[in-house]
Amino acid sequence: MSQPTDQTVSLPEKPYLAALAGHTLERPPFWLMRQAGRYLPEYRDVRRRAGSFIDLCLTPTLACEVTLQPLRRYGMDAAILFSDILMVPYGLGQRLDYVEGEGPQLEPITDAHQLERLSIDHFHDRLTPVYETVRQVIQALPDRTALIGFAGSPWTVACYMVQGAGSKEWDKVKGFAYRDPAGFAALMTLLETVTVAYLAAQIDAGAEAVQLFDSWAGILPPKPFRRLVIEPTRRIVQALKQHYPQIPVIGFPRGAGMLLEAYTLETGVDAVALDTTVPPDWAARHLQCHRPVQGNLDPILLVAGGEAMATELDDILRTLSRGPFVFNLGHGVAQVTPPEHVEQLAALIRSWPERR
Ligand code: 1CP
Repeated sequence: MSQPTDQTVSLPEKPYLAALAGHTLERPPFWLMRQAGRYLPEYRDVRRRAGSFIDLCLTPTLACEVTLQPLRRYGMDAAILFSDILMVPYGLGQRLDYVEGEGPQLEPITDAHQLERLSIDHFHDRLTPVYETVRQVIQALPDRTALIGFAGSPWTVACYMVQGAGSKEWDKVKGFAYRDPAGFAALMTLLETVTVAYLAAQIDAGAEAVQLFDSWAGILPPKPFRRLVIEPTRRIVQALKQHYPQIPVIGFPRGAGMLLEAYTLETGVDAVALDTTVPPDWAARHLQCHRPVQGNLDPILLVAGGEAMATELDDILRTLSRGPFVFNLGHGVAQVTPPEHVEQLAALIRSWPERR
């Protein structure tokens, strides 16, 4: 880990970026995965006005507004672009719909022949509003707040593209990957290419860091984990670093378990986001000595609030704030989260330097 010790190295002014650059801060910066969303009444208002969820993602003024909503209430150190990982299949021309109460639904790509239905030709045209949202958000942000762009990792995006919706078994996508490795590799290669282009366009528009969400990394056995999670991530990071060496890339391989250390070291990500299952003291010893870490309060403790949340929060802060660290949840904010519990959390993080 290159903990900067040289006095001439100046601290980035945005605490979130300073932590990702390897600095240990007295008060760890924080943001929350899914910090914008339906737990906020003002989000539900804008969502209603937008019509569909896709319209919300593709209307820059509204997407910018909902990006900023949680920051106005809680003053997080970073904003995350309001969009969705499934905007990539949308950009490739796959039919996508968000069904109220049921989540996303796509017209599934069930085998290699169906890759013909996808096209890279109109990708940036279709996603121009996303880049415009990034431009509007970066203009509107307070000086000390950073802007995170994001994409799903190829594996996780492929999960939805092949399965057609969320799933418990993910049988169709795993079946495709096992049955026809070459055909599945063609889909993964396409996704790698567009993911690099998509993140590059977000960076060009003003994103100051990018996070790769690999929410379904944990459903793969070790060998396909290396082939479908570690290798594509390594190539994406390498491609981005060629053009944007100064932009940090954060990886979130949810459920990686015993392969988390290999993921962290072998992909080249600048920082790793921990899911709720990772013991903070283990992460301090095995990961934080190599890279800054982010995480990992159970989102349901944020639903519970009170003492239970405060105790666990302090435990995480005590263990991980001695090194480069960004506080976050171990997964996204739950829809049933009471907004006042997020207020309690933000106050506790802010007062950490006096309580430590
Ligand atoms: O009706 C609504 O308002 C839709 C709810 C919603 C929201 C608020 C969806 C549908 N996506 C989002 C926004 C979103 N999604 C963000 C915005 C920024 C923020 O964090 O505030 C981000 C980063 C995502 C990323 C995302 N989408 C992931 C990766 C993180 C994770 O949660 O694991 C995944 C897997 C998705 C797919 C998706 N989009 C929406 C839903 C309900 C789902 C999950 C589907 C499922 O598997 O059941």
